Amino acid sequence: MTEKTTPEGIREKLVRTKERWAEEGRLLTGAAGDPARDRLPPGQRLVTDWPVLDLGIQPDVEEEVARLDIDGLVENPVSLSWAELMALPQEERRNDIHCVTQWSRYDNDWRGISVTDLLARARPRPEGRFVTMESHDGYTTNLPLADLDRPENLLATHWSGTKLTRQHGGPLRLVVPHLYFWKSPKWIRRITVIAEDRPGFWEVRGYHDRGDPWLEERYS
Ligand SMILES: Nc1nc2c(c(=O)[nH]1)N[C@H]1C(S)=C(S)[C@@H](COP(=O)(O)O)O[C@H]1N2
Ligand SMILES: [Mo]
Repeated sequence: MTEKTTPEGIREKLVRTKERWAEEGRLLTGAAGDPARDRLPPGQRLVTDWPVLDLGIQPDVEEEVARLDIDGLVENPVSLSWAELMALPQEERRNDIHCVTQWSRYDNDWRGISVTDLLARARPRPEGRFVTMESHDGYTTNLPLADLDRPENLLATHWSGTKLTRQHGGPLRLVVPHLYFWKSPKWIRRITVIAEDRPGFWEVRGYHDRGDPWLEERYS
């Protein structure tokens, strides 16, 4: 098989294409958006289906082995099994999602666990100002702690009333709706609170460090 037809070859090619877009500043409109006035951020178009985007590996994470750890610079490290996660209050959120590849999808209904509640339980230390997050497919992404610790964020287990499918990150994915969707890790495994920012998979490949869709923070 040639480089282009093996799964690794296809994945490498996709990653390189997106790196090149980042270098060239592709997809930038240069217009600022105003969330008070508009619903669709600049340069986005509305879709009604739900595209699947990942690195081509969709790990099969059984609920029996799923866990979530919150560790690093916290007073009280948290390590919860699936059963322990399910015993926590289940909350609902509705929000719009915006992908850096220009699609947006309105009114996504999620159910899951409040991120602010879990962070309150872990109690980050004052020097912990960022997080790095790890997923079962090896994906990583980073956030300022303040962007993670927001009431609209959710560790989602359900979408539109049914269990989140494996292709969309089930059994557990983070949803951070105020930033581009690459900041919402699927198949999340660990959240580590750190003192210095640590860029993740796409951030080291030219994507913006924060990713605010209203400011079109697509690339660094
Ligand atoms: N674990 C993991 N999470 C991930 C990704 C990934 O490759 N692996 N891709 C990100 C990107 S770039 C996007 S746009 C969204 C896509 O989520 P979806 O497939 O549910 O639409 O997941 C994000 N979270
Ligand atoms: Mo993306």
